Amino acid sequence: MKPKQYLLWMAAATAVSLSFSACRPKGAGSAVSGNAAQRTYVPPGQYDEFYTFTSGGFSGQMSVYGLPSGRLFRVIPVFSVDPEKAWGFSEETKPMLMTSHGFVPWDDLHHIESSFTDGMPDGKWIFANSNNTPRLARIDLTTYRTSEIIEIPNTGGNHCSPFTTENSEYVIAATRFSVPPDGPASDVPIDSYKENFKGHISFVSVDKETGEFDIAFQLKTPGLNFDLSSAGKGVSNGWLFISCYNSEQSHTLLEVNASQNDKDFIMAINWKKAEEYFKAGKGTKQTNVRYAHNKYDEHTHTATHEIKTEVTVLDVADFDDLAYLIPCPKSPHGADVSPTGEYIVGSGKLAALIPVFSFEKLQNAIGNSDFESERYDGIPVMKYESALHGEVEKPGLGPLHTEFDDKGNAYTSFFVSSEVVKWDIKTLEVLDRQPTYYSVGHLMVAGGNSKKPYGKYLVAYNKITKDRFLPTGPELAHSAQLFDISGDKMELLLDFPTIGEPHYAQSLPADLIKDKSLKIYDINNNNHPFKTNGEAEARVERDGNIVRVYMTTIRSHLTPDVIEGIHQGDEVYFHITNIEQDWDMPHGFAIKGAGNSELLVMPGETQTIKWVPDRVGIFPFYCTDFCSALHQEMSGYVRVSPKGSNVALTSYTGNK
Ligand code: RUQ
Ligand code: CUA
Repeated sequence: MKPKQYLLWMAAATAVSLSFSACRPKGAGSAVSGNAAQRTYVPPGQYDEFYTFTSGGFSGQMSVYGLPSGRLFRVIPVFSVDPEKAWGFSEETKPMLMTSHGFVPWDDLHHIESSFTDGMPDGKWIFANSNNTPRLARIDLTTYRTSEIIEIPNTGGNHCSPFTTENSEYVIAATRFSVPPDGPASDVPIDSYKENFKGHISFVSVDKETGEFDIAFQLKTPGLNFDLSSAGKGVSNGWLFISCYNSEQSHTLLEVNASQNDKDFIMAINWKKAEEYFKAGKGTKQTNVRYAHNKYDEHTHTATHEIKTEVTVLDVADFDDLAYLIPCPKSPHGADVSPTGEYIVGSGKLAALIPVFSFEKLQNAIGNSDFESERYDGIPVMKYESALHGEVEKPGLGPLHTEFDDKGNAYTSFFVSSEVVKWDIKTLEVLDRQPTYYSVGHLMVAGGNSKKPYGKYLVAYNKITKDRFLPTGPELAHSAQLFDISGDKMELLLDFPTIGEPHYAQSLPADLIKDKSLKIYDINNNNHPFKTNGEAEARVERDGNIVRVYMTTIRSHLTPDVIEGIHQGDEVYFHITNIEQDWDMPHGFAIKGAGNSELLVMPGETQTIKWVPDRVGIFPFYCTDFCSALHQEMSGYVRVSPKGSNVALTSYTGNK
């Protein structure tokens, strides 16, 4: 088909898929296997087999589910504020959401990926990307909290992220929108795209012990749009495969202008080589960047924020052996690497087939300099056939993402034809197809991006829900659909709603992480500068118009619970230390008129909320977490007097 025909075909296919009376798969209600209920039922008091960490898309959060039950365990704020957990509201967590643009309380969290050791999830961390204001986050799997966020310079839209190498040497973040490199010279006409716009691929190193991020180096590339990526593994360890669209380098009406070329690219990058060059001192130091690096310290219970101003950049066009372009049909989306690392699956959103590339063939072609005669902006272009293992024919419409099981099968999601298709990685034969309800985006097989997939379950993350759940107004819950993939045919077991818009997810065996889950913060290791060492030290101190309340919580009282001598307009900081040392015993804190949120303070932890009373009067405060039989009694009062009043600053609990 010619480009124009493709577009028309796409439009028609989309229209069909959206008019549900026309395409709703027959027997949608009865497609569920007979004993699905038993296979997803986790009896009360028993545990799920897998944890599943699911991205929240435009909610900026990540949520944690159990599989096969689909039960929601936790929502973790990452790039969003969350009043339930005071994330972005407490004084301690505010620095986590700082960027070079200031405080940014929201983002679009697309992909998550676990940390790997030898190509297998090691249960230490989960990485997440923010698409809008480019950032990368690390979530700790002992605390289920975001421990670190780093901003990515020279980048516009961090969609192609966070893809992790076989031993978490690097988490990769590549720009979705190419833009001129940061700095004053970036003020250029937008129609000078071809000349001035560049892609950047960031290699963020991960400390083996602490997990700490550092942008080791960036690769500068032609002005392509990077979409998705997978690091090589096994035989292809040391390489990186990135899908690129807009090879037309168009800057307007991409819907049409970026769909002209019959093929875009998958960029193959030899990252071990790039690392070698970087370590040998190659590349240039760019000193006009500004990017935030925020870390949460589990001992001071406080985040720090710093701005960094330097990054090393290697231009791939300056080296002959760093980057190669593999032609890939029609706006590729997913670029997924098989468990052995031998096959690279490109999913062209507008393509009518799925090309599967062979790493061995790719290496041979590189060895023989078997390239097209013309380079693309200085980068060698492979011949399509030279890298091709084969094509999956007539797989479906609108392929997006591919995952793998433990038996040599691949599973691809089809947005337009709304189905998951199973095929054989070697023979490329289609083995099974099952409808999704509706328009699946990502799919995830347990361990499906690792060297040894766990298999057993596949979850489809659907973009449209329509008639699957009770209606809830104009917006419906996005849905996940659980399939059993242990047999020859995929079997639909369960629908469950998700938080936000789920993109990617990672399932980790419960046994890998459940015993590492933190129960309490050891109060003796609490080094918070405003910690209160026991009730005897609870107090209130004034310094000008700043008042610090050193408060403790324990079942079922707050100390102090009577505070007088606060003035209207004072800046009051409640530093709450929860002196419990018992699992699952947080206490909350809320005060009338507070313009931020509650606090939920874990056992042994200190957290702070700021409050500026706007009027004179008596302000009750209370514990927000039903912690004990006398939880309703867990409360107190603040008396606020006019500015300059001579009511003495006093506080007590029980005896004055
Ligand atoms: S993408 S629906 Cu933002 Cu991961 Cu493919
Ligand atoms: Cu403490 Cu309720």
